[in-house]
Amino acid sequence: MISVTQDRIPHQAPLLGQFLQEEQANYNIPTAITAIIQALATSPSFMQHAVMQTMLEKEGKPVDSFNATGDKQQKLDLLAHDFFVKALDKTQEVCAIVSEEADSLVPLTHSKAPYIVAMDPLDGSANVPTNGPIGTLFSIYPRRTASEVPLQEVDFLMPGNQQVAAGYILYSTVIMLVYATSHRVHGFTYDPDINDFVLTHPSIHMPENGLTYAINHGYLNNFPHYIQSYIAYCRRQELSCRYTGALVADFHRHLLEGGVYLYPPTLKRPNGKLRLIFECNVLAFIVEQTGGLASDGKQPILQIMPRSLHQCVPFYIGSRGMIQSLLALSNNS
Ligand code: FBP
Repeated sequence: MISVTQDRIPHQAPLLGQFLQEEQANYNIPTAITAIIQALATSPSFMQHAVMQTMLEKEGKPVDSFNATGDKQQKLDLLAHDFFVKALDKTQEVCAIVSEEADSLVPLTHSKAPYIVAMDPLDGSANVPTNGPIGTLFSIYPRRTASEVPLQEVDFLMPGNQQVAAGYILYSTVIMLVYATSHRVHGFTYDPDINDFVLTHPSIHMPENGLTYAINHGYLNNFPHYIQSYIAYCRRQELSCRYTGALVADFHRHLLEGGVYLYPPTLKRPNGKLRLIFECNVLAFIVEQTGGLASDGKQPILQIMPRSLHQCVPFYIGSRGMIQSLLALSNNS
C-alpha cells in the first residue's frame, strides 16, 4: 500500500499562522484579527468528526427546531454554532456574535472586547445526509459602541462595507479556508497530517467572466422576468449550470474559475432566501476585493443598511462581466 505521509517534504509555502503574522506586520492588521481568524481555523478536525459522527449514528435527522428564517435546524447546525462560540470566546477579542442559528445576539464572556463576529456556522447543512459540500461563513466588524456600554442587536445592524475581515471554510474534497482583509484575498488548503492550513492560493483575483452559472432551476417560472431572460442568455452561450446546494461551494468555484451565483426573489420568498448579514455580506466583501461584484439587483450588497438581523435579500454575485450583463437586464425591466 502506498503511504502518502512517509518521507513527506515539509511545506515550502507558509502556514496560516506564519502568513497572518507577516500580513499583520506588512499591512498593520490588528493582532486581534489574526487571533480571530486562527480561532475559526481550528474547525476542520471538529467538523470532520461531527459530520462523521452524524453519518455513523444516522443522526442526520433535523432536530425539532427552526432558525429565525423558518428553516429546520440540523443537529450539526447547533453543534457547529456552539463550537464557534467557544472558539471565539477563547480569543478574548470578541464581545458578542450573531449567528444564523441564534435568534438574537450571543454575548461572550469578554463584554469589553473590541470586535463582533457575524457567522453562518454551517452553510448547506441540507447536504450533510448526502455527503455534499458544506461551509462556514464569517464576518468581523469593529464594535461601534464604547466598551462599557452593553451591546444591543442594533449595534450589529451596519452595512457590509464596515467589515474589517471576512471569510469562509469549505469542507469538501479537501478543506479550504479563504479570507479577505481590506488588502487582499488568500486561500489555504488544510493538511490533516500537520493539522494546519497551507497557503495555496495567494492574492486571488476573480476572472472577469466564466463558463458556469449557479441557480435553482426548479424555481425558474417563479423568478422575475429579467432573471428568466438572463438564464436564456446563459443557455444561448452554452454556459453550464452547476448548483451544489451549498452557496460556499458554488461561490468558491466562481472565485477561481469565474461564474455567477443567483438566488432571486421567488413567490415563496419575495426577498430571496439568503441572509444579508450571515451570508451575502461575507461573500460580497470577498468578491469586491477580487474584482467581482455583488448586488441585490438594485444596489451593491455592501451598501445595504440592514433592517433586522435575519433579513434576507435577493443575491447576485460573481464575475464582473456577468453581473454587469444581469444588471443591464434588470435595469431595463
Ligand atoms: P443554509 O445556510 O440554511 O444552508 O441555506 C443556504 C443554502 O443552503 C445555500 O447554501 C444554497 O445555495 C441554498 O440555500 C439552496 O437553497 P434552495 O434549496 O432553495 O435552492
